[in-house]
Amino acid sequence: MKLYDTPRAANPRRVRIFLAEKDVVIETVPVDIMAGEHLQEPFARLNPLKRLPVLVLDDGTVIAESVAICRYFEETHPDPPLFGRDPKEKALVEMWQRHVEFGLLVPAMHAFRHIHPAMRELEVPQIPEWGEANKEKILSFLAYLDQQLGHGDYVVGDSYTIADITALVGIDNLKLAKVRVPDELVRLKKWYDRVCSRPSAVL
Ligand SMILES: N[C@@H](CCC(=O)N[C@@H](CS)C(=O)NCC(=O)O)C(=O)O
Repeated sequence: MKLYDTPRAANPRRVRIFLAEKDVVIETVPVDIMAGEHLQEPFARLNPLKRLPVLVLDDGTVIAESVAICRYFEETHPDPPLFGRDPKEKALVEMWQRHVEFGLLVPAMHAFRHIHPAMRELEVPQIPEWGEANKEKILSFLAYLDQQLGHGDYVVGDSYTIADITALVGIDNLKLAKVRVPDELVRLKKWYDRVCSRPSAVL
């Protein structure tokens, strides 16, 4: 089994954190996206969408979506559970993971990719107005997430889950998009310190 990985990019980082939380170590193959390695053979044949991360199983199966990769490891290494522990919690984790993906991570990636000069060659066409438009959406979602964190230490109650991983990676991506978490979002800031204190956060 091999994980095609790249440093600094948001989605591969989600998988690295997830695997660290599960204490799973697997072989990784580094791919340099800034050098365009993912746009060429052999990687482009592996994933015609030309995106990372990609997990290739020993039987040759290709899993090219970060949450799908995490789900695979949730099934093969159930402890600790990171997708919820019972039917209700599993549904809430799924809900919040999607909320955070659509409300924070994806808009943060759009803001960065459509504004930052370093992304000019990878994001074609680069539309700075679209990048800027995402900033307002992000700020209103952060206020909603701050409210949710009034219910427990983590995004869903008192257990760390994949929803926290997606939120952590989304917040860290805001630095690249030059969006600051407003000081009044105190619960969000405390949660951020809490998740950053986990060893997996440095990955
Ligand atoms: N939905 C996919 C998105 C994957 C994705 O967008 N990966 C980015 C890195 S965060 C990538 O490979 N970008 C290459 C490019 O922009 O050309 C997932 O969650 O795995």
